Amino acid sequence: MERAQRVVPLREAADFLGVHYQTAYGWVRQGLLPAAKSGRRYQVRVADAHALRVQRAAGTPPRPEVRVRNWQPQADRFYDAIVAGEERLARTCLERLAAGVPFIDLCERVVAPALRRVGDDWAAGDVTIAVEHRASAICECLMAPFAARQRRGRPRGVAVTATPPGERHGLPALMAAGSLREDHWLVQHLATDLPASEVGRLADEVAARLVVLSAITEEGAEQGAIEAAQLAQAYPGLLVLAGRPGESLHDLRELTRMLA
Ligand code: B12
Repeated sequence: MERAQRVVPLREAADFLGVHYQTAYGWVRQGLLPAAKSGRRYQVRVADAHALRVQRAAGTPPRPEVRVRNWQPQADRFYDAIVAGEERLARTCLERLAAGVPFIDLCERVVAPALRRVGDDWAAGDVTIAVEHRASAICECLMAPFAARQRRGRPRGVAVTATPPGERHGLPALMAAGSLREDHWLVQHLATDLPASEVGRLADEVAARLVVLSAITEEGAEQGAIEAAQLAQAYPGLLVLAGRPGESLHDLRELTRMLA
């Protein structure tokens, strides 16, 4: 096997990088050091460890992680802001955190919990449809610039993100796009409600290795599973992942690192 393609255990990569194992593990969790799980251990490509060492030597060390001890107050503050329609306050909450928190955590720990709470309020009749729409519109607007950020480094390949026909919940697909970019994928984001044929044609045109179909309703998930099967049959070699209610962006990241 070519040297650059060789993989080594994370512990060995940490030694090579001159840092403690826990530091290297933190970088993996933040998406700064690409790694794939093999059994219970992480494996790192020599080329990726080398690229990170060069980057650190050039004086651009990984962004320091902001340690958030308790996420609940962050999610609560963000929830209060979006329910009140306070877009500027919501923006401040996110921007403060986004300076040192991985995008995937911003989604999983702050924005998604706040949105789920808005959904519960709506189902209980405690907030109006208009308030719920305003809250999700604020999230969509604020998340877009963060989701558009491309992590530098050797790309894993091209990925296409969308939702299946009938699934109008667009934020999970936007979050999927952002977290894949953070994990070195080049993403073409198609937003919501597309037939498999259209997704497949575009994926083929842009030589995508991965298609992600996000869904949070049962109907959307069923449709996504049907589309995924159709696409996988029409385009052998293309990895198609369809999300289901209750799954997370960490599940998505694990799946792509394992299968793609
Ligand atoms: C905002 C919202 C809307 C907005 C969406 C706007 C937009 N731009 O997205 C609008 C107004 C369009 C809407 C419409 C409807 N909605 Co709505 N909506 C919501 C709300 C409040 C938030 C949605 C959201 O973004 N959640 C946050 C996401 C990001 O979190 P998540 O679900 O954990 O998603 C994770 C995964 O998807 C994962 N992920 C993403 N991609 C992938 C891919 C893979 C492969 C993997 C593994 C993981 C993964 O990452 C995400 C982040 O953790 C939810 C409440 C809720 N509980 O979510 C209701 C909710 C989803 N809606 C609901 C309903 C009923 C509807 C309507 C039917 C209402 C109606 N009568 O018209 C329509 C259906 C429209 C349609 N056909 O799709 C119900 C669904 C019930 C059900 N079990 O099916 C909910 C749960 C509200 C409730 N409590 O009842 N909605």
